[in-house]
Amino acid sequence: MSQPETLGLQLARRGISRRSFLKFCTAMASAMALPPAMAAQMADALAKAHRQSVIWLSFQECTGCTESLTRSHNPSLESLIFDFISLDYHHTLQAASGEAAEHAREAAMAANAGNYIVVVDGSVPLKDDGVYSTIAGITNLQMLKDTVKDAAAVVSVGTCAAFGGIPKAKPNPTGAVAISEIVTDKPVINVSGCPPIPVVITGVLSHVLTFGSIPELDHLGRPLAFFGETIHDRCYRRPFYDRGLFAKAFDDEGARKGWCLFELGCKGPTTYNACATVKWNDGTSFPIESGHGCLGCSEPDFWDGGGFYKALSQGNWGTAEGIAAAAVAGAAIGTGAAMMSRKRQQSMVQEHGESEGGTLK
Ligand code: FSX
Repeated sequence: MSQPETLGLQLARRGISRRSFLKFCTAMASAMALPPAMAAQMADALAKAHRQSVIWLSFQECTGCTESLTRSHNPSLESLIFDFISLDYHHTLQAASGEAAEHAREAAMAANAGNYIVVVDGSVPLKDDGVYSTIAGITNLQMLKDTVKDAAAVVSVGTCAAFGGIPKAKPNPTGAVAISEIVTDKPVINVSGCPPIPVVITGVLSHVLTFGSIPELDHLGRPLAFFGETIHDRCYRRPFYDRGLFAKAFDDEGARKGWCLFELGCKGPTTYNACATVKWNDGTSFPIESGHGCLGCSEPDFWDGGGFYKALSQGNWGTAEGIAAAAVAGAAIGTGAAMMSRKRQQSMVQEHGESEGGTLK
């Protein structure tokens, strides 16, 4: 059987110049918080890579995560699907249906055993033998176990897959659990958010494809490049917070002047995500820039944590000093998380016999 064509050859055949390809790599390196010098290294690695087989499973979710992916601008969905990955199974986006679709999943698994990536959105219901969500007569639990068996890594996309999310909200009628509660023998990368930021989804896939390894993760399994800082850390309204200027109502003078939304319930200080830097819709804006506080959708206690319009100070945060103390604590947690993540990666490498610095098979 002939070797599949490299991405470099495919791009050249399609008339994509080295210059445009480098431009793309520079944008991706920037999104992944890599030094600019890494762009050329990325370009070389990607040019030599073969299209990565990706099997995407959707369980208990609202399809917001796929909606988010289809708004990916860097790389665009088309280039992601056709140039950088081989999306071999995805209920919503694939043309095949019924048995043909299931055969496509099985064929991709057989052809790429040990090398394919499984992306999962949605949680898995365990109650009553998993009857509350089935595909082709197969429970989500069984399909997940069968599909990850020979996968190189698993990416849990969205808060439902990463932490249980809305399906797990009290009283959790289906017994929903996060993917990491079921998949315990493979690297699981959590890309939380309800929905997750599209550039973060594609950035994680690009990292795996470029470096052949999983990115550095925080203590919750999220890539540090995107989840290393809070929304509050990078918020453009932060100078107002620092000066004690807070909007008291969504339509008051302070709100019109763009003051801090902390007292209106913004969860930016306790939420780790890249909304304030990467933004949404081709870098156009993010919720706080549209005048609404952060809901904390990428954190484990989203939805049950509630209190969307209650200031964090109604908990233990109290004063500006309290927030400052928490920010220091958060920085310490972040450092610890990085160390834990390194340890976790090392143990993953050992567990999976990946002797070359976390290189995936
Ligand atoms: Fe959950 Fe995603 Fe929120 Fe929806 O697939 S993370 S409910 S945006 O769709 O899983």
